[in-house]
Amino acid sequence: MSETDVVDVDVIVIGAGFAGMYALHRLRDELGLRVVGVERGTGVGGTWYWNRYPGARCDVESLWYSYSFSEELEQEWSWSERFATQPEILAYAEHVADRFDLRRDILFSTDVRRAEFDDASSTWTVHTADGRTLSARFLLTALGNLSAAQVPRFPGASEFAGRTFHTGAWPHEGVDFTGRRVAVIGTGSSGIQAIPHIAAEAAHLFVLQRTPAFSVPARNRPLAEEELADVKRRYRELRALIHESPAGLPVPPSTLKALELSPAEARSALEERWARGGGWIASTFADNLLSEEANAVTADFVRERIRELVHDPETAESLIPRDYPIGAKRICVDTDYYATFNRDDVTLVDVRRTPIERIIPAGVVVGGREYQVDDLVFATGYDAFTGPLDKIDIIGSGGMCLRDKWSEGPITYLGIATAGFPNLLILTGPGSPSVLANAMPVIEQHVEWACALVDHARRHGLHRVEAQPAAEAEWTAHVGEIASRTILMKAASWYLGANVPGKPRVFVPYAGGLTHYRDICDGVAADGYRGFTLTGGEDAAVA
Ligand code: N01
Repeated sequence: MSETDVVDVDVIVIGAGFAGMYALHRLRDELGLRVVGVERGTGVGGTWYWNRYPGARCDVESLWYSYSFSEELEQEWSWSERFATQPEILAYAEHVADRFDLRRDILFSTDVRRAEFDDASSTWTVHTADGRTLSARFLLTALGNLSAAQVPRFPGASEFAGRTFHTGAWPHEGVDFTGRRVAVIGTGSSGIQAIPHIAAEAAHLFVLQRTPAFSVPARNRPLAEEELADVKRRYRELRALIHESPAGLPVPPSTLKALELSPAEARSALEERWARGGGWIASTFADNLLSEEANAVTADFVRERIRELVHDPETAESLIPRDYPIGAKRICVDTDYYATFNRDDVTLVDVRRTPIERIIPAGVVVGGREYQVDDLVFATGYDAFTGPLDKIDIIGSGGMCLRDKWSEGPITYLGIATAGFPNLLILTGPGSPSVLANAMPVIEQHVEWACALVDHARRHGLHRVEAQPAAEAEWTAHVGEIASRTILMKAASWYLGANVPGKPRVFVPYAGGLTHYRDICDGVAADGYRGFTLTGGEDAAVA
């Protein structure tokens, strides 16, 4: 296709991560629609394409972090470890792309700059950075919620003489830190995974920590052949459990309540989860996210473990989170994170007490002291949820810009549609469970629901599908209300936009659980897409 061709299809899907790939397959191969995918990377995989930093792994167990829509795919793919590495997950994404022949309909290395809805034709026109124009009745965004890097603006940053990296845009060829003095800024999931690996190579590592994280050991291990075979035999049964789980995992939610147990009983439950490894510890008790007092039982247990793992008491105290409940920020899952601070060549620098003042050619200045480094690693996270959408000029009906509409925070109906932007479906968007449950079942639910809506429009000859203002106002209020019943509001987290200076503080994802959410979405569809205005065709109706 030349750069000036206009591509006219039924659906444009932006993004070729797990959501975009599945949407393309479902729309093209199951519904028989003409679809084009657009992806800024040179390959598929989304977050797993970009996040190539050392130690990058999934914090959801591999066996559950996979598509369920194809039994053949389930049977032919074998995970090698309990928590898969980034290269293995990327290989899985590439295998899916090959198996379903997805690449032929994806424009790679193509950045979308602008998407504009035309009221007269009820179509979207998408303009890419390389001058292509694509048009379609429906536009699906599958941008990921954590794909717009957040790099703080430190004075002097442009003068730094060494190399700089962001964990979410890691060089494909890898980075050799051997013999170098390195500073890592940020101790969220990305920093915590990268730090032990960088420390093992670098001459000296400085960890610049603003807020200590709660991190739990992954206890990663190879998956035994028998275990894999057993799961493959029982996949349907396990997927049914996942389907019934608010978190999208094949384990029923805990019924234990921290405050109803004796201290010994609570400790024993926590010890069992700590030994099991992974993020399970935050869900040991059913009331962990509902009561600060209950939450303190788990938080104190993890604080004690940090004290045991870190030899130097002063460093241990600096690594202990104190000012927010466990689980209010996404819990981190690590391998040897705390033990890394027992190394002589690793220094923890508390940049909460004395913030980073400036970056100089030779390093970083904190509290008047110069830390000389060759490399700076930004593990500083993302402008979550809205950041990836904000990078595109999305212009809806009557010339309204999505960025402007959402200037006080995102407003959506079911996290998938927003009034004034007809025929735009935002996969795992703001107001959907997205990051609060296992991403794969979240993605499958959203893709299947969105594709069913596109199919409904096609079958009924509808040319315009649009969320109603009253429906989105009610949904957005509901998302906020559910979050306000939990302790999730009690941390300055990226869930709330608190990590981006000037961003409105609104709790964005839906905290009501995936099962409940799925029921609501299914009910809306069963009621003829209640809350949407459907226009055109013989069956056209205002639902
Ligand atoms: O980003 P983060 P992340 N000065 O926002 C610090 C998913 N993920 O990339 O907390 C100094 O969590 C910031 O400090 P503070 C997962 O959902 C999953 O690590 O804002 N420090 C924080 O310590 C995760 O939650 C996996 O005070 C500054 C850090 O940078 C999400 O992605 C792996 C600063 C950013 O932490 C994001 O994780 C990786 C400043 N000006 C990511 N600005 C797995 O599956 C920011 N910071 C395992």
